[in-house]
Amino acid sequence: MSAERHDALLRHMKRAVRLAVRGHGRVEPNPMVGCVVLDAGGRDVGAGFHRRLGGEHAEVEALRRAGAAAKGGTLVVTLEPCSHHGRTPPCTDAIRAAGVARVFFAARDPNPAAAGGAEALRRAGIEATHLPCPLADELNAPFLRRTIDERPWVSAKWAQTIDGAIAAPSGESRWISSPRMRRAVHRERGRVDAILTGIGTVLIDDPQLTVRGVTARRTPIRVVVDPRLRLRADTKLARDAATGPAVVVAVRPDELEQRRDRREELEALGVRFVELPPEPGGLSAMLRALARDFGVHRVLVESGGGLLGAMVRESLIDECWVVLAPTIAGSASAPRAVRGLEPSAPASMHRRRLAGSWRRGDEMLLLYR
Ligand code: AOF
Ligand code: ZN
Repeated sequence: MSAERHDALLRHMKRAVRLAVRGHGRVEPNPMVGCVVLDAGGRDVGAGFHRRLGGEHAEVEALRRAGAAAKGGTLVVTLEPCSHHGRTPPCTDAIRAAGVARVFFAARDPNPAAAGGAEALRRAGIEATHLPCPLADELNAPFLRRTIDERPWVSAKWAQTIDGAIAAPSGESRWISSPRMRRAVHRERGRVDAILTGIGTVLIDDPQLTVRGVTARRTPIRVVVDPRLRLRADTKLARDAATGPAVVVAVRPDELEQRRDRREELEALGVRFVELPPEPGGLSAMLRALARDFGVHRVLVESGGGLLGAMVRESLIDECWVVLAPTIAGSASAPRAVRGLEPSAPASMHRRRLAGSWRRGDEMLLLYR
């Protein structure tokens, strides 16, 4: 393939990725998928994306828009077209019926039920080519995590000053970031399946962990990591466990056994439990249990540094959304976002990759993966 053609295809692929992102929060646990159809002359004649779980796949929407112009043309899609009868018929059939000549896809489908689309297309005489695209890899990472590793994709978020403080030395953290930035980040709450925090934060802040002030695409459950079952019945979370989104408490199995009274008191309020086996591996097992038993595929961690440190140590934080506020705290006793790692030298610090950055006035929103 000529470099020129390759660049043109990548441009269409990036557009397909940008379209796919629009499904975030509505399509999960299915993948976000975007698609662009070109006619035989290489002109863009239709685009589409997966809009909601159970709805048309991206390819089908794009082909419907392209109509007869798809004949002899090219289909560019972020994920290998499916070959299975799932909630909808196979996309490979729709592609063949439309008379498409060639297909470029950015990632192989990791879902065994749907995979094999590329081979099915080739058997039907359609050229099917893998077109690697880093932006599509970013898009697909959460889907690969839940499909291959069978655990949720985990995002952490916090706001910090230029010099790395997430609160004043007193612990007062309201507010490091501006209302506008808080709203932007808050929107992410309405796109995940669970908000996760630690018992320390619950006992100090008494948070509700609900989505407020922004339109929510889904309603996350509330998960508290509470190894020794210290959650009290008079917290806001426990009090509205029966009426609000589910409250799930992750507790060590032995403590769950020993603290029967407290457990029954909380259970009567509607609180549910998930096992948190001892470290190492306990948090990872808890995440897999949340996926399996509570349909949690995406988690937002809003906790203190202790829990975040433990999760970083266990390689369970897939991405960090960091707001950088234009202030300087200037105190060694001001809390930090992550604690307990104690590296001996910069070389042994956990390293991340900058996957996105947005400026809003004097503030920055940084996405590290
Ligand atoms: C989607 N949207 O645009 C594409 C998907 O059984 P279904 O119909 O829900 O299909 C889900 C599988 O289809 C999904 O896991 C993925 O492997 C494949 N492709 N899925 O939801 C799309 N193209
Ligand atoms: Zn499909």
